[in-house]
Amino acid sequence: MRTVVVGAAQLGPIEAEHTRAEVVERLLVLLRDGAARGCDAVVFPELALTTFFPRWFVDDIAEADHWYETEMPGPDTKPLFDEAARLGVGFCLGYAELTPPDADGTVHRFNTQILVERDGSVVARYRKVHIPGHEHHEPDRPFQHAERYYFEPGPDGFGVWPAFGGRVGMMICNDRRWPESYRVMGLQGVELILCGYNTPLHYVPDPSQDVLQGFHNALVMQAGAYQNGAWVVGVAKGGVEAGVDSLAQSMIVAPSGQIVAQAYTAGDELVVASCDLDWCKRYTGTLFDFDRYRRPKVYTRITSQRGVVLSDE
Ligand code: ING
Repeated sequence: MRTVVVGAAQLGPIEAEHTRAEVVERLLVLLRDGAARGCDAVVFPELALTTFFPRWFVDDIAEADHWYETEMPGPDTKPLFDEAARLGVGFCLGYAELTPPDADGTVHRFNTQILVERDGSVVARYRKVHIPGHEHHEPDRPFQHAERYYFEPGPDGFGVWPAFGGRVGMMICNDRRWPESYRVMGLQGVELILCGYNTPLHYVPDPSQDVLQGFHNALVMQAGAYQNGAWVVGVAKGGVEAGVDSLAQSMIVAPSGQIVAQAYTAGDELVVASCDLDWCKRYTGTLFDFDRYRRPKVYTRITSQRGVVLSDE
């Protein structure tokens, strides 16, 4: 039986004045707890090193540069890499990435997750594909969600890599709401999907969704797990950060779609589950035997269209 013991390392609020060193200390506590509880991998949230800074808009984006990492590991994060390798625990870490200037001097800003194996080697880096929120300052909002101002969409799509004895994929926050995210990884044989998120409870465009945030969070990850026969690990940065309350409820979902473990606090909390990767085949080898049952020829709209086309008009 190929089992991976996974720790969902939920974080409570990180405020703007918290230094990276203070945050890394919190990550190290969760990592050590994970090692003590037999974890092969510990998964941290999206943008785990800083407060969720897209909630503010700065006219000169260079003023936000300090929220980004220009190297990974860097001086502040190297202690995490070193301790993980010493403990023999892999991890997944979300952070804001500022790339070095291109040949023409252009820098790029991504919402990124890095996957590190138990020996400390970097397996992969994933850059968030679906960027939610808005591009410009919207002063009437109680708080901004200007991810489309601060991050470019990742150009590489979704990958799946050999790690922890299985096939591991990554997605970030809003990605989990789009079925395409899971299916592109499912078609690469993914067995374990790691996803960090920062989800404010108040959804400004439609406040009727506020009370449904927890339901929608579970709905999409349970559906994605089941429909692709994969384990899904969703890890929150939750609680009240700069006055904005964000969903916690980190969880580990089995290929059956069942939630096998869930956070009960909105703070720093490690949620651990033993994930039997061979359980995936019970779904991908039967109901969701893609090669046997899928009909790509009738799905062409999924990749040829971005928006709705009313074919009867
Ligand atoms: N956050 C959100 C998410 O998709 C959002 C965007 C905010 C959706 C509030 C719904 C309500 O969970 C990120 N970071 O993608």
